[in-house]
Amino acid sequence: MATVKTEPKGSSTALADRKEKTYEGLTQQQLIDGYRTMYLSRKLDDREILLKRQQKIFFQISGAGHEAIGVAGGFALKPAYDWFYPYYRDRALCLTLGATPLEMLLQAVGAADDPSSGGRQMPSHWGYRRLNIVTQSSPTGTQILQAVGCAEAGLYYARQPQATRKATGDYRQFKDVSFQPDEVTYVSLGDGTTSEGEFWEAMNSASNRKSPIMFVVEDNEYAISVPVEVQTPGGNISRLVANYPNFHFEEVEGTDVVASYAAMSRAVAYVRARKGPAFVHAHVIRPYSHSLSDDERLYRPEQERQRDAQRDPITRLKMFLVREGILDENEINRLDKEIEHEVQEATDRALDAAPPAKDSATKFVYSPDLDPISSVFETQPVLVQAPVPTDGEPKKAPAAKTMADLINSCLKDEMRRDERIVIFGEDVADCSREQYLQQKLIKGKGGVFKLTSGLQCEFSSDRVFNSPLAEANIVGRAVGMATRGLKPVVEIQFFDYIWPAMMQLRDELPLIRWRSNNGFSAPAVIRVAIGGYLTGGAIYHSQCGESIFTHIPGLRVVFPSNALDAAGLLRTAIRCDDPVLFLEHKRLYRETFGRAPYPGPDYMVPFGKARVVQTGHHVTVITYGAVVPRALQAAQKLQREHGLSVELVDLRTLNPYDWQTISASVRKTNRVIVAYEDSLSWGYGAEIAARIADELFEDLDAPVRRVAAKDTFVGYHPQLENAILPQIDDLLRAMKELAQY
Ligand SMILES: Cc1ncc(C[n+]2csc(CCOP(=O)(O)OP(=O)(O)O)c2C)c(N)n1
Ligand SMILES: [Mg+2]
Repeated sequence: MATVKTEPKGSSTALADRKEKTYEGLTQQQLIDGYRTMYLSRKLDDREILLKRQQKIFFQISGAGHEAIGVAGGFALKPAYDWFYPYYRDRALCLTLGATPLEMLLQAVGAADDPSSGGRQMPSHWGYRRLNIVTQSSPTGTQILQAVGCAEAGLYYARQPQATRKATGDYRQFKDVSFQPDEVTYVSLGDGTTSEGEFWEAMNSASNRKSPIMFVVEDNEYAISVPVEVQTPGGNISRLVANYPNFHFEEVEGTDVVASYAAMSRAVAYVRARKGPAFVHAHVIRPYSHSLSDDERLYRPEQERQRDAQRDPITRLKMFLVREGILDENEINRLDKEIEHEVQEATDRALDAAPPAKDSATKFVYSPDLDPISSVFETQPVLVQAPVPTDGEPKKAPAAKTMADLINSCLKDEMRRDERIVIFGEDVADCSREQYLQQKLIKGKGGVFKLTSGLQCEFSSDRVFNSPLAEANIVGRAVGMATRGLKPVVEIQFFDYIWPAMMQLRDELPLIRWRSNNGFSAPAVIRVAIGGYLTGGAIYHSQCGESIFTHIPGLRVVFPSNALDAAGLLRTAIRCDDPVLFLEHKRLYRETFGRAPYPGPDYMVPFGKARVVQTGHHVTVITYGAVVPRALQAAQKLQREHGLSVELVDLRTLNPYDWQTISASVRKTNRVIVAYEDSLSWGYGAEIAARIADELFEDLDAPVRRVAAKDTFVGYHPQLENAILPQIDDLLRAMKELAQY
């Protein structure tokens, strides 16, 4: 908290009275400090606006009009103790919590030393690790579910404190965690943002799970040019959320620092006491238009703007201080001058700051500490042998397990090893109504494909539980938990329904580390059942689409084709320090192809290492997932019928992918097919084919060929499905043609 040199006014006995007098618990000194921060916040906005006009910074968005509720929040909460997911208008909150004017201006100029992002994010995208202010992004609303996850992580650590212990040999080595038994998570958003579905998904979970989180809606009645009544039926969000169970509600004039502090304090006390979440609806103003790119006079008449101006929080507090005899006009003027001087000094320093080096652009896309491609993640299977027979019977080989079996046992082994792992998703629990399990009335479900079967029974409902039917909820909460050092291994039931989580998957999960310049990270694992060849899977249970995700920097994408690889790669995914999208082909879950004995609790396969399924001379086929067994059958047929041999490469991981193995094979056979299950155009194989054409042109004796699905949808009738998805005959034909080209 910034301190003030100015003493409260007066020197008589009346002074003693006044000094003792508090305002909803705020002392006179706090009010002066609060005024100082509010004025500082406004002056920083003013300075940034000037700098933008001088083209010395590149963007500006202000916290003007939101200063009082921000300062009140800062007073009611504790930096580096509570957790904060603020939004861009929370400059005064961040200043109150301890961020400095220089730090803020370093972000405005985009300096290398900007502590929030190292020059990577726009101004007002707060993130201060030392204060527990978590990296913020630009999509409105993505912070809310993450904050719910953060609050849940705090509760989890309180119940399972052993999970905070440091461990070596995996991501935990680089992820210190801390928690406070009565910590509060703060999240704020604008009135317009309450229209986002993720807001409601967050409210649902916070309410249901009585999460220790405080929602603060800063209602300035506009979302850019759209007024609140267009966003919120009836125009008042408090009325809509009033029936949410377990919440404490406050609706307050957010331009009045004393009233705001009272509301915030009550809300914080409720959350700290672990009674449930709180919802503070603060009515504020937005005197500086939406941003410097907006002119609100285009859609707000002067009269309306004047009416707002009457409520300006700074004028309001200034008048209050004078009226209460806390400061007089001269003292306020002196204070203002001091602050203006401070802003000038910070500006001079920020303008001198060095920009980020050009060659730093790709730093921190992935963890700098733990590389999943490295040999750390390369171990051999340890086969558990049957006991040595005494009766002279031949020794039995360990039983071959399906991909589903080995994924399930990998999850179990890892959960035994690492208390930070939590598993949630739709239907993943054995049974949400635990008493049925306790009374042994039922067996339990454990996932629609039973991949998580038995996990809740072994590890408790604290670690394995059902989520609501809401995919953004699953991924958003996982991001928040992973930011706090937990390892969520969550499930998206069908790839076809991953899209509600797309904002979290494209703009959040893989960006947390890069956008915060390695200040934060969120190495969660998202398991997804994917793919077709199901006979009757039809359009909405057969989709692929992996290239949409391999196109995202920062996200590892894995797609195993057999049981052993699935076990080894899932373990690497869990132990590594990057976010991973783990794609599990439904058709392969229980296939006879690719079964393997249990490889032990430490079996790992590094990312970026393809497997040569079989060597050959005449043509290379590069593929992955369910096309691997199909290509193998085609290759065997080609050998049998035509004496031509295929070198079959199973990529196993799609980002990173094994260019070394690809290029070595193409150099050897000089002919290559890239085969994939997704529709042909703009599919994953297009990138591989392009790179081969680009870098291995001289080695090719034939054009690069792709075999993939038709550019349509997977139809329900088997005749349609077979015609659409690439089949053994399609692969065989392409292999033969290319080998004989
Ligand atoms: C998901 C998303 N959609 C659109 C935008 C563009 N945008 C930025 S701020 C904003 C309005 C936000 O209004 P509100 O939530 O009321 O906050 P305020 O700016 O009024 O404080 C919009 C539409 C965005 N950043 N993210
Ligand atoms: Mg608004």
